[in-house]
Amino acid sequence: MNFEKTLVIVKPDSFSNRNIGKVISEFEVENLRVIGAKMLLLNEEEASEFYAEHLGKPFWEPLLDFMTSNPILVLAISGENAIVRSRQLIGKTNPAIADPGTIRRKYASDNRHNAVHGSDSPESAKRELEFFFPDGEGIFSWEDKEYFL
Ligand code: 3AN
Repeated sequence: MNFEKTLVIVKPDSFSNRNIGKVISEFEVENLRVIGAKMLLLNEEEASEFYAEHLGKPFWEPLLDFMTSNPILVLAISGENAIVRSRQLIGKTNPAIADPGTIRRKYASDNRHNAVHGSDSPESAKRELEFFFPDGEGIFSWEDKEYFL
């Protein structure tokens, strides 16, 4: 068993489109559990720091504008192979070429307004969880106590 935690962001377009519940369900039905959740509005500085690896790319400014345009829901998700399985459920960046059945294929509009973010590696999961849940504050892990049984 390889239990992992990963960071998922339910993006602003999911709020506009009233899809947040449906997006969360996609993880839950696959036995990927929500062990932390925060709704917040990112400011420009926070969004820049979170997406620092994309600085200088053509989509940088519009990405920041979009990610600060509406609240987001940040989720700590846990389960077996949670990182790679979450990415599979989410699908490709561009919903037009995302596999049928993936979250982005179902709920995303284009490669910016693409419903959801998921950490892409163990290193980014660690960094991104720490970004939104510093020192694990707000994460209810059954590694610490037997929650969610
Ligand atoms: P993913 O979220 O699929 O891992 P990344 O990490 O390459 O994609 O890009 C981060 C975010 O930047 C994407 N989720 C999307 O919102 C935005 N983005 C990436 N590529 C493009 C693009 N070609 N045009 C517009 N936005 C993009």
